[in-house]
Amino acid sequence: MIDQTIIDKDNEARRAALAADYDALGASLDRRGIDIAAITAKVTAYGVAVPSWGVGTGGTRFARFPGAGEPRHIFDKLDDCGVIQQLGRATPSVSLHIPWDKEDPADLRAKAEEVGLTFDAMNSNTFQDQEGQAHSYKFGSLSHNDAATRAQAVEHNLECIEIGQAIGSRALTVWVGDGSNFPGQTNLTGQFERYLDAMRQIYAGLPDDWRLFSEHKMYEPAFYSTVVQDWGTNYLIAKELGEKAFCLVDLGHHAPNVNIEMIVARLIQFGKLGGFHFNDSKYGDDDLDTGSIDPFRLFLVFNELVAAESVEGFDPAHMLDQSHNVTDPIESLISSASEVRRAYAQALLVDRESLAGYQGDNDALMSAATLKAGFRTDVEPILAMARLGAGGAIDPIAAYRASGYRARVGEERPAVSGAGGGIV
Ligand SMILES: [Mn+2]
Repeated sequence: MIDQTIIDKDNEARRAALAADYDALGASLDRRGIDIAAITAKVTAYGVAVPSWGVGTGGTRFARFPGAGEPRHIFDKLDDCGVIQQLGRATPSVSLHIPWDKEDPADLRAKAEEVGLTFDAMNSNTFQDQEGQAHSYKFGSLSHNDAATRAQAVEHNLECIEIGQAIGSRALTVWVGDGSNFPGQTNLTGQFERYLDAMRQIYAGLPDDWRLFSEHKMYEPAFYSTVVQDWGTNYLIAKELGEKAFCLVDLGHHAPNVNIEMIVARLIQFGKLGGFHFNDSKYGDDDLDTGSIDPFRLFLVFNELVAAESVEGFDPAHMLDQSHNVTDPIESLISSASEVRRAYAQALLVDRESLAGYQGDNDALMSAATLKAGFRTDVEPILAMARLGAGGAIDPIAAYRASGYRARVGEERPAVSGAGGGIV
């Protein structure tokens, strides 16, 4: 972890300017009938989970260039996640990936407690073969032709639930790479039926207070057809399985220009929105940093989420799911979590009463302008004040760089070229 005196020193140099900016924004929001303290309190309470695999350096299909001081195992990863939370105060939990992070649950719990974190959704992995595995997933897992292979994949998911129960998780996220690369390679209907049957077995092993998230993805690694390819199929799965099953929306898992906020609205309307994997993209499933390409789209997603806050039982899970190929993953995750909070804060500023009035009058221009007034507001002072109030850094990237953390762990952790980058 980072020495608190370094954070305090950096904060002292910025405190007066932040207070002035915060007061000015507060006065401006007050004229719009908005209480800045109430917004800051909501932002402070809003957390997004960090994926354990996100703190390692990612790669592409072509190569992976390791970064300095990469985590060697889950305990190093939890150290890095602890630093992210210490500085940014927006990421109180970590989402584990099994088997990459498989260790004694008691040790996992102890380490998480040491660095001030809890565990979010568990993630299973049947998209690659593990050492010593009896049956290969080369041609699928939960939807495989072979019953023994499907059973092995089901058993792995049940083990993820078991580990999750031991560390305080309450959700399982299932993403499979199953599909086909050639027309005619598989029977599309039979493959989906086998998937559903396997998922029913996993669902049957779900504790009462758990949720099961299925994650759709349009293509890759299968390039002709994918078993769980879009939100429609995902909705069918959640509906077939039962009330503890929900759809998980990864922002990068859609075709370019797809109206994701409308998908979000539909899933909310029918009670099946489970949660998000936040990231950003330009061309495909790029797994770029959240908010780095299209922050307006992120805002539009949050506009739907804020509009649904009063819906009973509405409690979506939020997680970052990114691949950091050219940045320090700690810096990317801190700033990405901040971008999620930015979109949330901006959506909170939307005057929903006025918006409904303009919509009722068919006033398209003023409807759009009312919505955009939230997006146009620079909420950085709110984000910084939320961090400061929770014991974090006003400027977390500056404080991180001042700390020398990466150089320090670089001395302790030898460079590695393997390890899962994780592009799911
Ligand atoms: Mn994902």
